[in-house]
Amino acid sequence: MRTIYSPDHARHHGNSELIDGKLQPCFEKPERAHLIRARVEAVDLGPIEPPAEFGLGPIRRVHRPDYVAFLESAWSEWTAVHGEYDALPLVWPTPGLRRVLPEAIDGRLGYYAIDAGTPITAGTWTAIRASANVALTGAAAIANGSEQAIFSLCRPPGHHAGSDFFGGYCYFNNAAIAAQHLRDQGAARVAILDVDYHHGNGTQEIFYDRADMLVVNIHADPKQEFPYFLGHADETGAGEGEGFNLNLPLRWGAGWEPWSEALEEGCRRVAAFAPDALVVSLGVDTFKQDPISQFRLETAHFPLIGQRLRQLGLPTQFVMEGGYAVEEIGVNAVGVLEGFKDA
Ligand code: SP5
Ligand code: ZN
Repeated sequence: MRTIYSPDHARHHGNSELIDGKLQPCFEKPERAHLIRARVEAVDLGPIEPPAEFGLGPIRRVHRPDYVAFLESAWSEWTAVHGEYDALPLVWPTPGLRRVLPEAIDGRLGYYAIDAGTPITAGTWTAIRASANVALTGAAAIANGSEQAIFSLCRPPGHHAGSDFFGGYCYFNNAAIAAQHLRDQGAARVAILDVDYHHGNGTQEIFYDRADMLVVNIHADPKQEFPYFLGHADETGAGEGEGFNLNLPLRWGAGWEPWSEALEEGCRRVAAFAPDALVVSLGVDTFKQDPISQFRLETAHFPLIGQRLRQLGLPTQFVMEGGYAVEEIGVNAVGVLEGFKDA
């Protein structure tokens, strides 16, 4: 299986995120992608190749132009006022306030952000462009039939980012950009299966009213876990998209038994949809030792995920999302791919 990777991800290295009431070192750090890449090499998964440049066109198929422009200029606007320290928001247009776009960068950050855990830094724009190109290069290879399966080693991750918002360490929604590109290159229907520990609220928002994109999420119950305000089981799609969103929330402490039952249900739904391609939002923060998560999957379980996905028999693009137990992230993420490849 080919891996698409860009070293430009390392240009994004935030100092701190607001978590547990404190500004703490970012969990989402360059080392994550370095370890996954090293594991791809160690097990000889296949060649590692750089992305092509796709420009902003395919990104704007998923994200609003004003949001893309905001991300491009946010760092220079921020440093002009505050100097060279990470940009983070501190106030949001919550109920009782008006959603009118401010001029001040601090206001604009709150307008477009969902949390204070997702810093914008000097290299963020370069890194998120590269991450989207990694996703698009993978999608293009699936679309033209040159690969049946491919690994887009995206960093930063994407699934919490929506049409005009960032958060949860995500800026551009790489999986959504890839899925839309597959559609634009001729796929009639695309399924997205999100196995990250957290609900992919951005992906759900982007495709919620569409019948050509099935979105399935297996994740920690938002009553207990980030992002808290989306991901409930009764969110099934809207308008034409009614019936094309499936949320399978699980309680804290879930291990392989309930998780694999949810995977089975998700896979059955994907098969019934009969898509032309599958995009897997691959988070491995379901691991029992993940430092910010509360599921209990073990290293031996990750290849079983790949095996089950292989049974779907679909052209499949894996897009890297979360996973923070840095020691094991490479083994677990590549374990899914090996399970898929060897099945
Ligand atoms: C892509 C991805 O996996 N994003 C995850 C974003 C999580 N943001 C912070 C969640 C905070 C939950 N509380 C953690 C408690 C650890 N002591
Ligand atoms: Zn996650």
